[in-house]
Amino acid sequence: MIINNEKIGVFEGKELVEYTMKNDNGIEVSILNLGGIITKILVADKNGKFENIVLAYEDYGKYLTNESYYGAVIGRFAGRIYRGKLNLGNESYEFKLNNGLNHLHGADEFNNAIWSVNSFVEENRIGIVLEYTSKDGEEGYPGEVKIKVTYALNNDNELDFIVNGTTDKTTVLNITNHSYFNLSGDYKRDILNQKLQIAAKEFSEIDDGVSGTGMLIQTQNTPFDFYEEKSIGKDINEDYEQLKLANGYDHPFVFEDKIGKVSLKDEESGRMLELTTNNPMVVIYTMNYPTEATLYKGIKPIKHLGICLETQNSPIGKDQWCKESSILNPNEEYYKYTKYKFSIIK
Ligand code: FUC
Repeated sequence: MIINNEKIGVFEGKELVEYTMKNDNGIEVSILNLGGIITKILVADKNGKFENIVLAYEDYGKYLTNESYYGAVIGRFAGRIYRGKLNLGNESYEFKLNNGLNHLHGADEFNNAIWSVNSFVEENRIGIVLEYTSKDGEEGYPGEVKIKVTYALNNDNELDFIVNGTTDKTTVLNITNHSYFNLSGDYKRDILNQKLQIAAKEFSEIDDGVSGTGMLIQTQNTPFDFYEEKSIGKDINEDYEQLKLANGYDHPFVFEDKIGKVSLKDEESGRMLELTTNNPMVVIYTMNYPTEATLYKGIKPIKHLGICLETQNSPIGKDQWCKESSILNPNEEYYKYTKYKFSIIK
């Protein structure tokens, strides 16, 4: 197993360095010091061909704005905060409305920052540790928050994404990784024939701004039932209001157990991804509104070319719905992990 790093260049005064971990089976994972962005996960198909299974820009300069949040670590708050308003104790906070009437993904400072990076090599595991201090008041959030993100790869073909965080004032913290997966490899096909399974029986209802209404809906007998595996495209165009509001899936699914599980399969390439997490939810986003910038290998983004599996706490919906799950106090530690396992379908 090895870790390398490569200087990509200086963009808008920021020096981008890409770190690549490679395990003994040939799996490669590349990460930028900018926002902890995953640019590559190269895994073999059933014929042993290694290709990228996450969407990435061709031009690294695009990561400075990263409109689609490709591969980024999202903070301080993943997903929407309804109308950008948060009440904590006697204080109320207002955040930038960067998504219609709502605040999305903590705006930009967090994922545009250069993080400090260290790497480690253990017997059966290698990793990189990224650290960032988000100052008190960054994007309007209270408290100085110290974040540590660890990406680690082992020879069992598992990639860990581990987040530790602390604060010096009561705040909210909700971190996810925003990779767009496409198991076809190098984005040969859209994701509609790939099969998704989610260990969830409820999802969060959204309004016309894709914010939570505060209601949960049972998935059973709806297009949102992925309890048994189902191709993503099977019901995506059904005449169902929740799908129409988002132009596809863009909803939090509530895990039934403490350890959440999601799997994705592409029978044509034989690739499979299984994820486990201690986050209570996963937001499934089926790339309903592709942005323009050209992808790796000159490919143009199209609708449903990727799927985000955003493991996280709940977004904050109407009437501050579900904010409690994300409150972090001084002397508490935020600790969340997501483990991705790559394999070939048997
Ligand atoms: C919004 C989110 C999605 C995704 C996309 C870039 O539509 O709801 O989850 O993050 O933006």
